[in-house]
Amino acid sequence: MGREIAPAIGKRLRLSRILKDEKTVIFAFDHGFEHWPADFPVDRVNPRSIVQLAVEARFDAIMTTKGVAEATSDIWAGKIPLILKLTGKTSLKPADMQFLQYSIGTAKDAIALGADAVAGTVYWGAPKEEVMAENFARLVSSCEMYGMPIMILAYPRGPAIKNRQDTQIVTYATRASAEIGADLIKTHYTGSTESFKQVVSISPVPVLMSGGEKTEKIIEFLGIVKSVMDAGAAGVVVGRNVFQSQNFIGVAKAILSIVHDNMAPEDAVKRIDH
Ligand code: FBP
Repeated sequence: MGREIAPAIGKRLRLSRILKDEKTVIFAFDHGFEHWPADFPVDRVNPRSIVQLAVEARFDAIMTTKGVAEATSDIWAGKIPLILKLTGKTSLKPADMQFLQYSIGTAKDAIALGADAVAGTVYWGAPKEEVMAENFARLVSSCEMYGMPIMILAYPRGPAIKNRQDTQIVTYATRASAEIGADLIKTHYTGSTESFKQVVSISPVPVLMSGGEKTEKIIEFLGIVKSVMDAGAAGVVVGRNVFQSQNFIGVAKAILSIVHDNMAPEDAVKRIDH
């Protein structure tokens, strides 16, 4: 047997903590930066309350920013893998400058924090696509040295993108994400199991569905989760559909049951007290 080099071992080990049965439900919690604190229910504005719930719900990992990870390490460390988000933008920027994410950290920050992966966004199709893609490619190179997995938030976005959920466009963004060197790809649902199968099929690495805005009824979102799993996705990354719900833990458990136990949405919804 040939010798496997250290970064390959480190990356495999870290990925296995996030995808224990090759599937994963990651809690997205970077909204305080990307949107604004008003995304959070009034009793959950302090990040500690939400991180506490994410740990109790037994998510497979939490994706958040450096400041939140530092302020809550006593809650998550040793209990839930951390994915450090290394790019961002605030919604305060002018509307015509919203299509650009910049660097807010490095792979070294992730190592210092004991993270199991990093994440960065590329708005494929945006006027400044190359700025985000170059930054992401640099992150890929440094992550490769350190054995650190990297997840991409592959979001088609910009004046040229008329429909962010168009199957052809999401498929292209997913393929470009795989080709630039992402280990995990988080992207938009394309509206049906059949169309998402196309997205998944062109990627050599696991594809995860990005949650999106809270649906009116939770059964609607659970149906989407089942649909992407039936299409061959490796899981979902979800924020608002969980933390804006009155029953945070119940909704999280319902999603986890669909992803890991292939539960039907109609049964999973029974795990939630209304
Ligand atoms: P949600 O499940 O709440 O959609 O979270 C996923 C996410 O990508 C977050 O990581 C990020 O803060 C937000 O959505 C981006 O939202 P927007 O589409 O408004 O830029």
